[in-house]
Amino acid sequence: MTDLVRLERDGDVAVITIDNPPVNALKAEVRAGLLAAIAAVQDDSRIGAVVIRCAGRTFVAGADISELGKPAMQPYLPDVIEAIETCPKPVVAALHGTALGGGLEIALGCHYRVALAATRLGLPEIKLGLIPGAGGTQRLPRLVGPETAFAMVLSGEPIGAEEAQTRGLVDAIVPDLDAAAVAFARKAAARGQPPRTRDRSEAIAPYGADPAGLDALAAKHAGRPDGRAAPPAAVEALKAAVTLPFEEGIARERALFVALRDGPQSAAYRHLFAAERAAMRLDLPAGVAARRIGRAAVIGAGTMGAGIAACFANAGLPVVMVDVSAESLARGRDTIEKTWAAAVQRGKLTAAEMERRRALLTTATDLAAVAGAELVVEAAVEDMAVKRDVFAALDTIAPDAILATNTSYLDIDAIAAATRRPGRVLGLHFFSPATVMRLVEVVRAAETDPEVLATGVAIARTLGKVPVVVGVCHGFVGNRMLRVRTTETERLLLAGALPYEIDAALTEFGFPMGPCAVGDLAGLDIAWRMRKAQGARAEIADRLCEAGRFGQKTGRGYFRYEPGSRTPIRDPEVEALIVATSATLGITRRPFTADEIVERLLFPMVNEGARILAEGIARRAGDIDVIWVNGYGFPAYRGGPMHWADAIGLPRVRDRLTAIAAETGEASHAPAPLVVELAAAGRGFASVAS
Ligand code: T1G
Repeated sequence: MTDLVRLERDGDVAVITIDNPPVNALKAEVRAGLLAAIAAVQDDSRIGAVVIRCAGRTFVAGADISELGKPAMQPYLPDVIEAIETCPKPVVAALHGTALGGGLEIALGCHYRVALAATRLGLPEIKLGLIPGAGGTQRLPRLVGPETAFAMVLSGEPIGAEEAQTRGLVDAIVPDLDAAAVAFARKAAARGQPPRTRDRSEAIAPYGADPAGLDALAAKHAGRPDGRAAPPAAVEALKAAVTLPFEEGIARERALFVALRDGPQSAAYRHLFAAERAAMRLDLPAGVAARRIGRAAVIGAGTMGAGIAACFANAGLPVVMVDVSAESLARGRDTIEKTWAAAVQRGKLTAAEMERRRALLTTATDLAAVAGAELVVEAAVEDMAVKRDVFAALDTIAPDAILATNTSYLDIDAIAAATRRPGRVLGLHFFSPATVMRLVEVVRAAETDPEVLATGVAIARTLGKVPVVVGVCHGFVGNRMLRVRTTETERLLLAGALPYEIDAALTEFGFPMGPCAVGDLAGLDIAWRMRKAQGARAEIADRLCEAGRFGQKTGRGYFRYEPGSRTPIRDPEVEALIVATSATLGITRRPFTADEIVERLLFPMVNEGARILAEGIARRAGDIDVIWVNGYGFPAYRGGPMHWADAIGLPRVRDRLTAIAAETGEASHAPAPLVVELAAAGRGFASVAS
C-alpha cells in the first residue's frame, strides 16, 4: 500500500486503514493506496468482506483543500468510489469524527456504514463554493431521498449519527467501532448475498414524475439568489439525480463541479479557509502556551456584555456577569434567557442544555465577584475614564486574571497603563450580536505577554469564534476600514449619488445591507455623538441627526420606515436635503454608475488596508479578509477586500485610485505606497509576508 493507507486482515475480513493526519484528507497518495488495497482484497479468496476505517481523530474530512486548486489536481475520487461500489465483497465504512465531503462520498460508495454516536456526516462543499464532486449529489438522494439530500447539500451542514441512521445514511450506531465494523462486515458476508448495490430508493420515483416537487425543494433549500454560483449548480446536479440515469447524472455533476472548482468563487472560499486558520496561528516563544480558562467574568450587562457572557455559557464555561446596576443586570440576564428559550422553542436547543447554561451564568453587582475568574472581559461604556477605573479596580481584585477590554476604538495601551501589570491586558473585540457574529479581533497591546495573546486566541476558538490578532490603532482593523467606507459614503452623497443608489450598488456587489441602511440600523446618532466629541462634521449625516432622523429607532434616517417594519423606503425629503446640501457647499452633482459606486467605496478601503498592512497592524492580507468577511458581511465568494483587489489586479486598483484622487482632490485617495510598490512588481497583497 502506501504510507497513508494500510491493509491488514482480521480473519476473513480485510481492514483498510487511511492514516493521513490531521483529518485524513484525500490526496493523490491516498487514492493510490485505496485503489491498490481494494484490488488486493478483490481477488483474495480468504477475504469475505472489507472494512474501510481511518486512524486518528476523524474519518476522512474531505478532499485535501490545499490540492483542489492545483492544475495537476486530477479528478481522482470517482474511480476510487467506483472500485469500492463494484467490489464483489461487502465493504463497510467505519465512521467517527466528521465524515465530510469526499469522505462521506467514499462512505456512500461503501455498501454499509456503521458509526460512533458522536459522528457528524455532511457535504460542506457549498461552503467552499463547490458542489460534491465525487457522486455525492447522485448517491445521497438515492439513499436518503431528495428532501434530505437537498437540505444537506444546499446547507452544507452536517447531521449527527442518530439522524443519519433515521434517514438511512447509517446502518448501525456502535460503541466499539473497529470490532463492530468487522462483525458487521462478517455478518454481511455470511448472508451470502451480493453486496447491497447503490440503493435506487423508490423515494426518488415520485419526484421523477413531479418536477414541480423538485422545484419546491430547490426553492425551499437554495434560498434567494445571492451571487453565489454553487447553489444553482447544486440544484441542477441534485435534479439530475432524479431525472437522469445514474451515469448521466454523474457526468452532469462532474462538469458542474469542475467549472466551480476552476472558477474565482471557489478560489475565494479556499483562500478564506486557509486564511482563517493562518490567522489563528501564533509564533510563540518556546514553552509559551495558552492558559486554561476555567471561569470567566464579564463587566457590563448591556447589549455587548450580555452577549459576551452568553457566549461563555453557551460554550459550557462558568461566567459571572457584573454590573453596578441591578436593573441592567436583570435586563441583561433576561435578554440572554429569552434567546435560550427561543432556541428551545425552535428545537435548536434542548431544555436540559438550557438549564445547564442557566446554571453556568451567575450575576453580581459587586466587582469583587470577579475574584477567581482567570479571564475578565470588560464591556463597560465606551469611555476611557470609566474603563481605566474598572481596570485599576480589577488590578487589585483579580491580580492573576487576564484582563480583556471589548473596546471598539479606545487605546488599549492607555487602558493597560491603569494597571500594574499591562502584560496581562489585551483586547477581545467582539462584534454585535456577540452570540451570532463569528469574528473576534484579538488586540495585542504594546506590552501584552505572548501567553496572554495565545490565551485570547484560544478562548475565542473555545467560544466558536474566528480570532484574528490585530495591533493597536484607532478602530484596529475592521472599524478603521469601516470609517473609510463611511466617509466615502458621505462624500459620494455630496458628489451626486443618493442613498438608494449606494445601497443598491453594494447589495448587488454581495453585501447583505448597504452602508446607509446599516447606519439606520445602528443608529446615526451614535457616530454623530462621536463626531461632535471630536469636533468633526459630516454634512449630510449631521443634518439628518439635527433633524432627528436617527434611523430605524426614529422611523427615519437615510430612509424612512413604516411602523414595525425594517424595510428601507426612499424618502424624497432626504434626497432633497442631500441635493440642497451639495448646492450649499457649491458642489456640482453628477450621476454615478453602480460600478463607480463600488470603486469609490471599496478601493479607498483597500487602500487603508494596504496602510494597515504596511504599519503591521494586521500581520497579513488574509487577516484583513477574514475580518471583513466575518465581521462586516463582505461577500465570502469574493474572498474579502484584499483578495478581491488582488483578483482585479493592483495595477488597475492603483490607476483607479489615482483617477479618484484627481477628481476628488483628496490626498487619502492617492494609492498607498504598498499599492504602488506591489503593482509595479506585478505582485498582490497575498505576497506580503506576515
Ligand atoms: N483539506 C486539507 N486540510 C484540512 C481539511 C481539508 N479538507 N480539513 C481540515 N484541514 C486541516 C486544517 O487546515 C487544519 O490544519 C487542521 O486540518 C485542523 O482543521 C470531492 C472536493 C474537519 C471540521 O470542507 O470543516 O471533499 O491549521 O483547525 O476546528 O466532493 O477542518 O492544523 O495545519 O479546522 O477541529 C470538503 C473542511 C472538502 C471540511 C475540523 N471538506 N474542514 O475542524 O480543526 S472538498 C471540508 C473542516 C471535497 C469532494 C470535495 C474542519 C473540520 P492546520 P481545523 P477543527
